[in-house]
Amino acid sequence: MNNDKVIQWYPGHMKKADREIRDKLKLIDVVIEVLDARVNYASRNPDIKKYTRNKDHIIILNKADLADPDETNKWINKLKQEDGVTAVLTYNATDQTQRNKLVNSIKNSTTKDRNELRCLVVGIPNVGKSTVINSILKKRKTQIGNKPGVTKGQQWLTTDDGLILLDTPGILWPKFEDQEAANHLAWIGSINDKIYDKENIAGDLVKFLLENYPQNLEETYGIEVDPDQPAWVAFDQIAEARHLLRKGGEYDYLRTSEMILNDFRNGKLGRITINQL
Ligand SMILES: Nc1nc2c(ncn2[C@@H]2O[C@H](COP(=O)(O)OP(=O)(O)OP(=O)(O)O)[C@@H](O)[C@H]2O)c(=O)[nH]1
Ligand SMILES: [Mg+2]
Repeated sequence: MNNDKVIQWYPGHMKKADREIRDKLKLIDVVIEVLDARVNYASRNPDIKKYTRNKDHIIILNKADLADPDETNKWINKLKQEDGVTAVLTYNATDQTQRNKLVNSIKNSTTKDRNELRCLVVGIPNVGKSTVINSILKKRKTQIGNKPGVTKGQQWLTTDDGLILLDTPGILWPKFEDQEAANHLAWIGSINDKIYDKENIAGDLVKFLLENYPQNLEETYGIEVDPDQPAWVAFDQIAEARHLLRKGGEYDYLRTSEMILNDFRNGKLGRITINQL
């Protein structure tokens, strides 16, 4: 199950999005960088520094409901110490009760003395930028979806409590030097699933889970695993437990892979942090 294919995904709309963001920068007071709290290393676009110069830089660790809370706390402390970072906040954009606290924290942490704050919301695909914005607006004004590349163009959105938000398409960087990070981004659904082999990617995820969260595999699929066993053995156990068979009785590895990836992405496999400190 070694992933021997190199993952690269930088479609034209991302290049265009980057150019359009740079055109708008002079209007922006605050850059809100949205990360997926499960992958706070891999979901950081190194190119973001181009946008944050002379601006407040607020990091939102979104999807915190899907991440391991102890790991999230460690990440908050680490990211807070980073040069130029104004504040680090955690969020679950699907839980509307957290909305007011988030808005107050954004307003309280800014150094700009303005009645209206213009915020650029950026991040890699599928981390929940548009969902965060809808949650702040208390309305479904931006399009969302559980796949990368849903937002194709920019959109200004105004709240009734002084925030003006610019939704932007998720942007990756032209070349992944770090293929392990690219794998992690495939796991969380930030890379178009047509450009990687789902069975390889799901196999690597199972290997990670065996090493780090074996109990989650056991509880989710009702199987017993040994952390030292090869990933393909767990794969067979999962296919067997879920009766994912093809005609002729062989295990259906493609459907098993898709199910495991979806279960991870939707939190059915429990609260898991991939990038651990
Ligand atoms: N569990 C959970 N799911 C979330 C959260 N935020 C967003 N989602 C889900 O994540 C998926 C992606 O959300 P979007 O808001 O479309 O992500 P995006 O960053 O705007 O994606 P692009 O526009 O493609 O770059 C959707 O299925 C959302 O319902 C969260 O905090 N917790
Ligand atoms: Mg979006």
